[in-house]
Amino acid sequence: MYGNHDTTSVPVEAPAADDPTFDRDFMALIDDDGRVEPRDAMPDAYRRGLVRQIAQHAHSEIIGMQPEGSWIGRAPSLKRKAILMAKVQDEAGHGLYLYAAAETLGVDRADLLDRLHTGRQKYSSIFNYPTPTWADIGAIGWLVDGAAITNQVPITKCSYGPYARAMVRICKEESFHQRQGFEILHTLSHGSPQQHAMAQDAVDRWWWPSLMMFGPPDDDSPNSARSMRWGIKRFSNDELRQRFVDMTAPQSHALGLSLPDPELAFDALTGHWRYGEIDFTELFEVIKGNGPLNAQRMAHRTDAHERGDWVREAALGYAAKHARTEAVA
Ligand code: FAQ
Repeated sequence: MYGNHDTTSVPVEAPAADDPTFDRDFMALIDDDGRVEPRDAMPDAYRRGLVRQIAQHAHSEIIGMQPEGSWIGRAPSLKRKAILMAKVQDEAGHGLYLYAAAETLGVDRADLLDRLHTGRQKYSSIFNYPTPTWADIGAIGWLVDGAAITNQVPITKCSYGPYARAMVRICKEESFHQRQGFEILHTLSHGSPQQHAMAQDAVDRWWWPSLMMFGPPDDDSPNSARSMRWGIKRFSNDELRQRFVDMTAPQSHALGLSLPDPELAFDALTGHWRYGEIDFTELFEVIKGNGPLNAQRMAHRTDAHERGDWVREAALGYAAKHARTEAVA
């Protein structure tokens, strides 16, 4: 039955996808804000749309470990190192939840990784930018995690149950991540003039790419209409981008840092912050593979995957051994 949270049970009331009442019943569930569960019948395009988005999201989490991972050995204190290690581990965990959520749709994790490694699936543009200074770690936490939370909180209400539930935990962790980034920048901003300049430089470099994380403008977003109709996306790319600007602009004042947009201004009439034009040609170039570090990120990922072969082999051997032991007992 639709909305069945027991993923081990067999659906008895869900119409088959070729039943003429199927589309009507499925859309009625969506309109009723119900949840679709793994064993429910669902339109093929809905399933494919979810696999596309969840897989890209999972890939983003694991590629997103690289820019910060490179600073674990260089963090300025033991405390900062421990916090950063925990954060990067969290990103691996987010990837794990998301690959597991994608697998409930009948795809194989190894196949998804293969699609990433061969360029058939994407990951977020934001992780193709370099992290030359410690302040970049603060800017990633404040801006990138801030953008991620803004985008992901609505996904906790997404129509597909496993994706929605994975996002609840992920968002709690992302909110810790954002605060640690804010705190790093606050410390630097109120430190020496050189530290303040380093914080400002990082914010200057990460601001526009963070706005691009929300995707192309609504009138150039081919997936939005259908994803919103199906309750996968709850808000459009531009709506979420505006929310992010509204949240972040006042925070920059609290940090004592400016945002690199001369047109940024609060509009009392609308209650929103106006912002300048985004250069979306940069986003499309980065998505095409022409960002500053696309090649390096993918080379590192495929290399790590190959070097991790023995770990996967050992884990599968261990699982098979336990399955045999359990069968005998
Ligand atoms: N980068 O029609 P739309 C994080 C692609 S996680 C690359 O608007 P849609 C945590 C899009 O896939 C960050 N590609 O697409 C963290 C589509 O291509 P396709 C990831 C992009 O799906 C923090 C085409 O352009 N978050 O940061 C981008 O309706 C710190 C047309 O676009 C998620 O994945 C982009 N920025 O909206 C980790 C959240 N934007 O598939 C470590 C879930 C668009 O047709 C450290 N995803 N494209 O070939 C979403 O909310 C949506 O998928 C959007 C894109 C909003 C990203």
